[in-house]
Amino acid sequence: MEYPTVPYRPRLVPEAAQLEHAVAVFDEMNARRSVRDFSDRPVPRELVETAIRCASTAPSGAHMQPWTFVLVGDPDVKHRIRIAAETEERENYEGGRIPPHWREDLAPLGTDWRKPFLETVPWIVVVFEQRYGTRPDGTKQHHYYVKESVGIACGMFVDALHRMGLSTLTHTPSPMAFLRKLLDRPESERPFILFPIGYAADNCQVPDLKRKNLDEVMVEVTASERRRER
Ligand code: IYR
Repeated sequence: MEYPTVPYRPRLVPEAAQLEHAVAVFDEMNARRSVRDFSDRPVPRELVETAIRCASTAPSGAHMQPWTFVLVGDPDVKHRIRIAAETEERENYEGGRIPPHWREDLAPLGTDWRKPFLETVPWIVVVFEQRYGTRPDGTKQHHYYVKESVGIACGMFVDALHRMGLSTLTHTPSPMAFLRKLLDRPESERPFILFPIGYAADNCQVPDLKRKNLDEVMVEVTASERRRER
């Protein structure tokens, strides 16, 4: 059965203002930073729910929307997540579970196994990928391009939070399998990324890192250049 169609009305930006508008979009996105130092100031639940609605507008393989956003505000559950995440991360950082090159690459960021922010933040959202779905009649529904779909939804979530004045961190306490049991999710779901969410602390400092320039992340391929190389 095909979806009926409806007219699509894309946002109209006057041509004369297009570039200025585009740069304003860039400036806003470029101001986002991953934060590890959060305020305990409460965040209205509706804000996080709205950000989840934003994320859930993401495109997905065959429109299966293969994601579950698990919202945690309960201090007790946050505590349990912190203890379990720190246990895993301690093994990574101090038990030698991550290879030397990884430790060296993390050193400039100053991260370690301690994750106090998991209890400071008013909310944690753990995004789960649904490896497959279940139809109303109980049969299995295939999901497609799950990692791509959930990855895009997470990116949109990060941007939505940022635009709302909130901060987050794409945290992947590794291995994350403990989250499925702890958060009571079915066997069909796998934890993907954990997002602590809150306001950045008043005195929040972030590493003064630089982003790659356009010419470092973009290449243009033209037919004439391909010919030249042959
Ligand atoms: N998951 C660990 C280690 C870590 C990995 C990367 I890649 C980072 O950018 C930062 C940390 C942790 O959360 O500490």
